[in-house]
Amino acid sequence: MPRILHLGCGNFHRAHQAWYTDRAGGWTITGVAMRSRAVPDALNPQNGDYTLVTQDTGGTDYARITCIDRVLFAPDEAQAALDLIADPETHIVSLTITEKGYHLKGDGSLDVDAAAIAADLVGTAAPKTAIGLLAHGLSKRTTPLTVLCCDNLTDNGTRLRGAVTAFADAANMGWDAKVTFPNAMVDRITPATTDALREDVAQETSWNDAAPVATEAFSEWVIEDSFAGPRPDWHRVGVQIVDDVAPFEKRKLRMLNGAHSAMAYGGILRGHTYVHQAVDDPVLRDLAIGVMAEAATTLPDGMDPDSYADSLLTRWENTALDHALRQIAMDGSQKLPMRLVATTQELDGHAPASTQGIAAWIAFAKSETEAGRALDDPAAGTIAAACESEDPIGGLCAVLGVTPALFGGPEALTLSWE
Ligand code: CS2
Repeated sequence: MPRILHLGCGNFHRAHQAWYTDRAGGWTITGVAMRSRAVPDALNPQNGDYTLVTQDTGGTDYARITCIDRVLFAPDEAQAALDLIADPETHIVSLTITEKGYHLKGDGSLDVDAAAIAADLVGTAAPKTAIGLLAHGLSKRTTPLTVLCCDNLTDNGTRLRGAVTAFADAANMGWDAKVTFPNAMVDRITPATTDALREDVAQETSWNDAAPVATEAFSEWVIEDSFAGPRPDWHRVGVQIVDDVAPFEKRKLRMLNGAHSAMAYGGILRGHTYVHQAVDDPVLRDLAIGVMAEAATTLPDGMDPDSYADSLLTRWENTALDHALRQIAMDGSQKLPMRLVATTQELDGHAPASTQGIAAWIAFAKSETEAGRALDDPAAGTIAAACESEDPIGGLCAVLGVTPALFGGPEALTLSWE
């Protein structure tokens, strides 16, 4: 059977790409867990099977997904992963490794000085980063391959190609095969798994699934039509294959993810736990609506932002799905530049709601630091140091690659509702 090798086999992959592939039929996915044993330990004894639980206002649905055959643990099985990247039966290597997994600088290029990348550039045996694995695997590849980024990054395929090429150049490597890196927009709200979900699945399906995933009914996947070889019949199960993904990606990142981040920081500060509570708080609802309206003005014509915004509000109001604000709040240093700063820059600083979203991140960083909690963020050390410095706002803006002047000065980065 033709294979997809998927790097980063977490909940989002299992609610989204694996679900589409399972329904399209005829393909196998081999997963690669990049850092934690949790997923291989849970899934391998179950032959890769798991329950996808759709929790929506219309009801709950339990579906068994069976297209994953096994999950490798990269730190121990790098050679097996490299062999599968080079294997002609593997036609697609896809990725969901989160924003920080790419080690990109603010301008979107690979940070060759990042510790993990620098280590992979000197050691050849077992690359630890996805970029290193791809560059080494591609150097052995002789037949066409599609490398499909499924993370929420601006120009995600283009950036991934740039990063892998930069790594290969720095390591004096390269590849001869035809390799394409389509851009893609991915969307499905997928919370982390809780014990309550495992218990619910055991009760409803009579199967003690160690790794169920909860998600919403809505799902969207838009992929640029630049495959190097075969792909599953994804278009038959709702995936849109288009010439240009950019408008879809911009709408999703700036409207959904931008408002999500603003609600996450604002919501935690206002004592909420889940998205459905935040969107029910008039202050945060207005903030989300404002972020979406500003983002909408940066979109090309024909993207129907008003009905998109309405459908987002409905999705966020889904009380059947407990989507924790703290999950969205992770890795703000990586997310905010693409979600909120980009809109503000494109509007020459005239984006009061997006600015308030960034102010909420600043207030959140300060309050966490004051409470003695390190942020869950690769820049946590720099963020804590900035918070404890004499100019926290300037220091935190620097983490996002901007200065307070972009927003009209530090006053604009103070929350109006605090
Ligand atoms: C969220 C996203 O965690 C986050 O940062 O904004 O994971 C969001 O739920 C997805 O992009 C929805 O498709």
